[in-house]
Amino acid sequence: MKRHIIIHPDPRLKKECAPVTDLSDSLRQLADDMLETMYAAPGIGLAAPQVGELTRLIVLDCIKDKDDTPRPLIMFNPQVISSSEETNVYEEGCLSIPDQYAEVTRPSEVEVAWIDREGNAQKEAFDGLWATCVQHEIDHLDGKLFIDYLKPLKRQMITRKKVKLKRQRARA
Ligand code: K1U
Ligand code: ZN
Repeated sequence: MKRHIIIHPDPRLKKECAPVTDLSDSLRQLADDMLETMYAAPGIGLAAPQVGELTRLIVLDCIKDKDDTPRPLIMFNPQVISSSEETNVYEEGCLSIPDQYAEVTRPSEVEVAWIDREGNAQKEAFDGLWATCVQHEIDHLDGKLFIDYLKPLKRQMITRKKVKLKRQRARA
């Protein structure tokens, strides 16, 4: 089932999410719903708070080319365990902040540990877009948005635009 994506500003996008302690069928269903929602958007990642669930769960698939095999990843309790000194700048977007893009600097490589859909511990090193995306999604679990890396004035401009958008959508 496709879920509704929450638009910034919303207090649920600013909260720290709770770790998963018991991997239940309802959490597996939430992960599957999030993948469906992400592909439909379309997007390359999605975090549980973006669909209103304050739990440490992200999904991602950074394979953009339709001719390549998809690689959907479901990560419960994802954690960056090491980061490169080297950084990378990428023009990021966010499904919770539609039509707004800005350059963000992050470590270019990260090693991430997580629990997969079957409850197994996983660990993998990511680079390129995968590294950018997994860090963006883990930030969501700590109530942090990509606009929080921007100068206050630029952040305020984007937030004002999204307040207007939400008012328009509420009236429609
Ligand atoms: O977290 C999110 O809101 C998803 C976001 C992930 C992300 C994008 C760019 C850099 C870092 C993290 C998105 O998926 S925005 C949409 C997007 O980037 C995209 C959409 C269609 C095709 C390719 C990319
Ligand atoms: Zn986002």
